[in-house]
Amino acid sequence: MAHDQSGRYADLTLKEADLIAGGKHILCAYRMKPKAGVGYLEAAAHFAAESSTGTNVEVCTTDDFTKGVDALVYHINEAAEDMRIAYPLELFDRNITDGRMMMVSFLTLTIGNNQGMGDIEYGKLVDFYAPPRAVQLFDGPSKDIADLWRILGRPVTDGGYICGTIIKPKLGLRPEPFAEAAYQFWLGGDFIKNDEPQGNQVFSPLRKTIPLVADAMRRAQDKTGEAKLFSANITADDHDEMIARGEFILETFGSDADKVAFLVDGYVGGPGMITTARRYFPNQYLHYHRAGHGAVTSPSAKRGYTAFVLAKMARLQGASGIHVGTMGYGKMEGAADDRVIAYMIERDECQGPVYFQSWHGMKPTTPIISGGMNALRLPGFFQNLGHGNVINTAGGGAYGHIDSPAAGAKSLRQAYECWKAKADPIEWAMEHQEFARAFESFPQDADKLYPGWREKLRMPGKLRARS
Ligand code: RUB
Repeated sequence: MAHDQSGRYADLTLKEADLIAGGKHILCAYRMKPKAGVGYLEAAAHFAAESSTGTNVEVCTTDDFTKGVDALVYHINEAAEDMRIAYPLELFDRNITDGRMMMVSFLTLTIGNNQGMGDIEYGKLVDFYAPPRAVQLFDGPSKDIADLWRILGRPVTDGGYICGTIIKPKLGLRPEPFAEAAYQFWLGGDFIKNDEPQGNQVFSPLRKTIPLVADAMRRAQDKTGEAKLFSANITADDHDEMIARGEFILETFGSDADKVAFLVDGYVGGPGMITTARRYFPNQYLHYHRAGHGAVTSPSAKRGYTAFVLAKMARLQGASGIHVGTMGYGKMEGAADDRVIAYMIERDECQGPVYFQSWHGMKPTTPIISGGMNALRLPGFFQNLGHGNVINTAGGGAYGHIDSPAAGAKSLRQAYECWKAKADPIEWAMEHQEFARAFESFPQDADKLYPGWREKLRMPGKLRARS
């Protein structure tokens, strides 16, 4: 066990408000519990030491300068498992090329070795505060939802709901059926994303699939007279491979390349992949998919960081949009109050679970709503969130609609319009065919959310003839 370092790595006289006003620290709040028998402050100080200038013992190479950049525990509340640490900005690694900060260094310090220490039961990062200087030193998004609204011909503020899907099945479609699935959805919807594992599988080579998707986009645009959007997965281990994919895709879409977003599996791939996409393709909307994040963000995971922290980091790094879950309305874990995740990334200032954050004009990151959503679940979702300025990708909700993917897309948009009109969903269904057919497509949801729908929707003369 480490010797007690609280004399050096803790200063409980420091005031959070002063640290924020000083602007020289990144503040981190953890839910931390020491191993049995270890004192709280002692454990916290060892945690701060290991996360900054120290180790488990004093080393003879430490000098006075070193001590000036120690991370300091400035607040503890053992009963609430609340531990807060101030990290001097000087601790964080800076690029030799342009002096900017890097997310990988933030993670290595604040959520690095401290995740496996012998005297810590667990420590989970639940919030962090980035001072103005740190906000200046991260890239932030280059494109945002306003750019997509502009392409779609909508107002660039409050442009509303972007109706999207994920090509399903997740894997196993060859190039032609893949492109056909895209075409069929675009006849009704705006936005399609690759599902997170779709790339260059041997049964659907990227060089064959992408030209067909670009052609499907052109045909859908011709047919509907509307612009369409495609989020193409360029995730790869190798920086050059990501660039090769991105360049091929842009070249192939040609005059429609502005309608291409790049999807990156940013949790499994890590910050380097996000920055590759952000910096190499600054003219494309950067779509951060977070598959795998539940391993550390789940409320059942005591270590790691929360989905809120992940989203906040994504905005700093430059994600144009990131998945924020479905706040308890879809298939993935989440709760109604997860809406703060969306508010933190889309507003210019916001109160988080612990810290109030100002973004100083950094572009917003769009909340992307995905995972088990369909038209029936959307009205409640919007009610909880309070607005509809999101991208929603509904895979099952589109391709599971009993009429067609285009009807699935229309049902989703009608659900948004229902919420906007503050209408009763069953009444709305009587006037909106695709939305009504969503009740029949997802009867379990319908029974749960709208008891009595069967009787009401079958009232003769109310529902227009089915297609
Ligand atoms: C959605 C899907 C997405 C998840 C990821 O499919 O597979 O990858 O939304 O989750 P479907 P999250 O719409 O058929 O459920 O968005 O929470 O990160």
